[in-house]
Amino acid sequence: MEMTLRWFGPGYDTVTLSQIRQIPGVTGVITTLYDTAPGDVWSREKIRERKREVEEAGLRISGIESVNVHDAIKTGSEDRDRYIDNYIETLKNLGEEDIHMVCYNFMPVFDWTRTELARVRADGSTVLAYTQAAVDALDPEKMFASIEGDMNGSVMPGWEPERMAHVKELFELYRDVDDEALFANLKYFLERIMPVCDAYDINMAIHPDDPAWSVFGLPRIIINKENILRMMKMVDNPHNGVTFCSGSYGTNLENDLPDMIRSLKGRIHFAHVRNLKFHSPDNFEEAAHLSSDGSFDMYEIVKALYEIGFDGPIRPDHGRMIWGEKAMPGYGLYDRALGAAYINGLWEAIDKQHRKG
Ligand code: DNO
Repeated sequence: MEMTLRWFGPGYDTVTLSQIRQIPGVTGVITTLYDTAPGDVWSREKIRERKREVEEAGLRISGIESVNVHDAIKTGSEDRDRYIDNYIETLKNLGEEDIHMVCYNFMPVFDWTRTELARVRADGSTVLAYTQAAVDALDPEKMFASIEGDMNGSVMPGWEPERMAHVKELFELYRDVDDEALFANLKYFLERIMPVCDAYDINMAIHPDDPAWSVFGLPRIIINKENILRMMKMVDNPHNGVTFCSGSYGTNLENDLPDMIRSLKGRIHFAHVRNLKFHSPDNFEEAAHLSSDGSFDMYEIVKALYEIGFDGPIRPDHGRMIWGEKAMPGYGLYDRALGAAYINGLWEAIDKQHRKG
C-alpha cells in the first residue's frame, strides 16, 4: 500500500503540501480539480499544473478523488453519451499524465450525508455525525441549509452550493430512477469507459454510498457485499474496481468489513480507513481512527487489506476537529495525521508478524 492524504488543491484546502510532506510515511496525495463541474473535460494543462505543484513539494499524485459523474449519466438521460465522451477524454488526459487511479461515486443527488458536522464528543473534539431521526424530520431541500453553517467556510465535496441550489430539479430528474435503472446506467457507463481504462491502465474505484442505505427515498446501490459483487461481475474487468471505505460500508452494521475486503481481492484499488462510534444502528458519529475510540476493529480491517495483497493508495479518512483547528469538517490536518501514523503502525506490525511466519 501507499499511504496518502486527500488534498483539495490551492484555495480549497487549509492544509498545505509542505505539512502533508511532514507526516511520516505519507508519500502521495489524492487530489481533484475542484474548480471543474461534473461533465467538464479536464485539460492536460490543468492536470500537468497540479502535478507540477505536488511534485515540487516532494510528493506525488497517487490518484484522483473524484472525477464526478454527471447526473445525465446516472439518470441515463438522452444526452448521456456527450458527457461520457467528456469523461473518456478526461481519463485519457489523466492517463497521458501517468495518473492511474480514479475514485468516483454513483450516488443520486446527495453525495455522503451527515446530519451534524460538529457534534461535540466527551474529549471536546468535534466530529461529523448522522441520525436517521434527523433525516426523517428534514425536508430534503433544506438539507444543505441545515449543515451549511458548520462548514467552516469550506466547500465540501459533493455539497457544492451550485448543485445544491438545484436540489428540487435534481430530485425531479431521479423521479423514475430505481435501483435497477441505476445499475443499468452504471453498467452502460462502465462498458463505455473500459476501453480507455484498458488502454491507459486506469483503475476505476467506485466509492460506496454513505450512509449505505436509501436516504430521502432515493435509490442507492453501492451499499453491501451482494451489490458490489454484482457490480464487479456485471462488468468483469479488473479496471472496474472499488474504493473500500470502511466508514461508508460500516454505516450498516450488517456489513462484515473484513469479509467484504476478502471477497473483493484484486478489485480494491483505493482504501479509505476510518472508524465510527455507534450509539444505535442509526445514530453514529465519526471517531478517532483508533479501534478503542469507536465500534470497529481497525486491526482486522487493515489485516484483511494486507492479506489480500492490497497495493494501492490508502488514506486516513475523515478526522475529528482537534486542537483548535479550523478546517473543512473531516479534513483538518491533525487528526488525519494521527490516523495515518496509526494505520502505518498497524501495517508495519502486521507485515513483520507475517514475515516471521
Ligand atoms: C467524503 C468522501 C466522498 C467521496 C466521493 C467519491 O468525504 O468520501 O465525498 O470523495 O463520494 O466520489
